[in-house]
Amino acid sequence: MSKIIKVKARQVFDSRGNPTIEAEVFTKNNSALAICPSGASTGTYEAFEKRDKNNKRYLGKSVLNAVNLINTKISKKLKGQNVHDQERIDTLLINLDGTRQKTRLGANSILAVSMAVKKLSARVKKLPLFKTFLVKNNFKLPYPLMNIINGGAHANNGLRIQEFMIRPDRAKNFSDAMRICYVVIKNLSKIIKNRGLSTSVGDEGGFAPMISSNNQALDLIVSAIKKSGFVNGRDVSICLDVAANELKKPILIEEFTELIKKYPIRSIEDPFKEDDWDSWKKLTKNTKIQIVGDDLFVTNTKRLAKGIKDNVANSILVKLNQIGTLSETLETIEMAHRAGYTCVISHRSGAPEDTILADIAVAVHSGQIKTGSLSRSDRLAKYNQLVRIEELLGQTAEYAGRSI
Ligand code: 2PG
Ligand code: MG
Repeated sequence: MSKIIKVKARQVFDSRGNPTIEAEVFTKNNSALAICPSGASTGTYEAFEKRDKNNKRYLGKSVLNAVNLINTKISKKLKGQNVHDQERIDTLLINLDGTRQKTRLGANSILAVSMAVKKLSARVKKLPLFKTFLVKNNFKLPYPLMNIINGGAHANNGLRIQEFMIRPDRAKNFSDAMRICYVVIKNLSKIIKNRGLSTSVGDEGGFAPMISSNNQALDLIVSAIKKSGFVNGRDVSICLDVAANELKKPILIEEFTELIKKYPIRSIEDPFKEDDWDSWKKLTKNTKIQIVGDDLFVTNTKRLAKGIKDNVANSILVKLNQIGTLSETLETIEMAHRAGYTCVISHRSGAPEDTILADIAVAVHSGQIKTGSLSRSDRLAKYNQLVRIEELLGQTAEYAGRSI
């Protein structure tokens, strides 16, 4: 047993330049750090993100009260706990908060600590992080879903759909998947430039050209896939995150049916708002493609259980800070897998340099990960960690392959 001797937090900054929490957990001879991410298009049912709304010095965005809670209440509670007992520690954190949406301590305080505990446990055991989850007894590299054109709340270009992604479905392994995405992204850059548009990027590293038509964005991607010598819908699939909670005017089922057929689209996340269960159900019934619940499920077993019962989707987006602890996240993934749902492990648009998502994806066989495009170090950090894990696993590295 390795006992936690203290937890220390500080305010650092995320990829959008907003304050966020870094927690550091200590045993006698070791310590580990973790930083909490933050979303822009958030669901109402997500766990609570604690910020100092009245502190005008940071425009109401600082997390100094949450940092203080970690340094006092949380540190005191975890002192003496076994760093390897993640579930017990997460339960202690949940109970210390005691509210449904973690409003007292804030899910950002709790998650930073929960992740740092896991990393410290791996460090003490001298194991790579992904080997300490013990969910499966082998490891699988996920497909990357790269968000190559940014719109919605992640850019200021007028595109209503938030994320236009590619998934390299015929890749032989993770490195090959990276190569395929790389080629498509470089060709997309040339095409955008040749049309006289800007190749500047949005919050998740995808291009954010000043266009406002979804079809125009999709046509650009189709051209890039073709120019790269790949077949759209076979070698590379187009996937979307509509983030419908943010839309003023909803996109109708018929419009989706048309888009799915025309481009073709292979996966749609959040096509409808978080409470529009009926539309979700209809679309899922009428299509064979992957329908992913993000703001709908908020990584929460209660909402997921309702979704599974009512057949409202067939896939879940997994974001740790939507629920607030690692143990609850793993429970949600397990529930999804048992129901035959696919899982997409996801970053947030406000991301830290932290790479824990990559290790989780490999450990739980998520099959898919979305963590932006091939630009911005906050996004690359996760993909590069997957490259390292693939190398470390060598011959034993399995790839999600064509199992999605
Ligand atoms: C999403 C996420 C991540 P945000 O909607 O899926 O891409 O965005 O973190 O802004 O909620
Ligand atoms: Mg989403």
